[in-house]
Amino acid sequence: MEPLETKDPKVAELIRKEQDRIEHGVELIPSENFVSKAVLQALGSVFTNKYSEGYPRKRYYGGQEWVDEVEELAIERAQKLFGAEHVNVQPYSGSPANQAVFFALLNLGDKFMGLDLSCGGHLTHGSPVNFSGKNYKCIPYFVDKETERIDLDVVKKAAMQEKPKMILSSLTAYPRRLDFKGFQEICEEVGAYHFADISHIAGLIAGGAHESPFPFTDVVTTTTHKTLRGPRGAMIMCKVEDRLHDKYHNDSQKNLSQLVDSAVFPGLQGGPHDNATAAKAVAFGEALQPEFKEYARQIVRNAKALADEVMAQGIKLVTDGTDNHLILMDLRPKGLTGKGKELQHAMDEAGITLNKNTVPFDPASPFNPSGLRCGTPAVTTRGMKESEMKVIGKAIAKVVDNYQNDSVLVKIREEIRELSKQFPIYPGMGILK
Ligand code: DSN
Repeated sequence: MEPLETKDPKVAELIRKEQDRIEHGVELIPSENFVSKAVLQALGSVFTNKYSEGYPRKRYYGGQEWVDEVEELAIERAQKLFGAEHVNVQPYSGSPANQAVFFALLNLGDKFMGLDLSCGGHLTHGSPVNFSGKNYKCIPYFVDKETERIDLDVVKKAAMQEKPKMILSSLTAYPRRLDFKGFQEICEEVGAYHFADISHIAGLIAGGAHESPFPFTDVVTTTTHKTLRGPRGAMIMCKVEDRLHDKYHNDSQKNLSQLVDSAVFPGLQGGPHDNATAAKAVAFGEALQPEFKEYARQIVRNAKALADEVMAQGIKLVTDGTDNHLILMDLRPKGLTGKGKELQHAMDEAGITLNKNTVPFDPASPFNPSGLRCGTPAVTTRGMKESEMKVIGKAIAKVVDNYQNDSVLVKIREEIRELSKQFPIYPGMGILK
């Protein structure tokens, strides 16, 4: 029962270094966030020891009295937070959750539509290198070349022609709102399931800063660790009834919620990670508090402020702005096509963490793309507001213009360190002395 510090000083040291990194830099990767101390405690609890294949009150192993309660609590809170009819909190993460939905609704080789990776979709939305593109027939849709936005008329035309069994409304690097109602109208017209992956924007939806996919969708997945500010993990929410049962599942009596549950377990997963379930329950409880609404709104205000400053400094943004928590910088007009990787590295040197990203119709490869993606969930968690976004926006532009100048990068790093020190994330906490 020795503490980590003495039991394994090497790992303790690495944790300390990681904590130092996040405390003294700015975290702008839009899919990352900082969880509360309460979430960390639940994650590090004795629930990590338990196996509980099955669902509450229907398990395969003994000793489930407290696991059942914690899983039911997580489900109840998620239902309340999103107004979902049915919730499964067991998926290990976003990709397994999406895999379960494909498994529940489609047969191998079935046709579906998803936003192309280069236009802001996710690997699991049909990329040819992913299970979704390898095992199923993906008809990708793209953003408009001029507006760089999703054009639902184009999506509708393709859907009418292709008659997919499922249409995904989703994003991972798209800075504008998703029109769930518009997608649903298309799905109803062509008799397709509507599957929304809200991983990036779940916290905004929970906080009322983005339209909800309910009641417009059949199935919704989300990770729990992005804007929702919970532990690494995911969940699936769905309607109970399968409105397309007669069209697609004649041979089965199962409704939608049963299809989803049996796809997760025993279809794809074994025992759920009960410590993660406990931490999800804590995070959902936090998101149900009135102050979470203000947090969600501030994320968007911060993203807009960051967008405005970066554009004022002469950097082009995809769609010229943002409606949500992320911005996507297009480096091509600066003559930096394919320089995303070098720029990401220079930002690291300057204490600014973000990620290289393709921009729509990028002539460069995803490994050396022409864009940089950043978002505001994590900086908002630590209390930063619009004025800090201006400072960060200026720093980003300075790095872009001086990415090969080490002395400038060192100077920016010092400025970022001073700014960050004013917004401690885990003050006096953890194994840090
Ligand atoms: N890797 C996540 C992101 O950064 O958007 C999505 O899974």
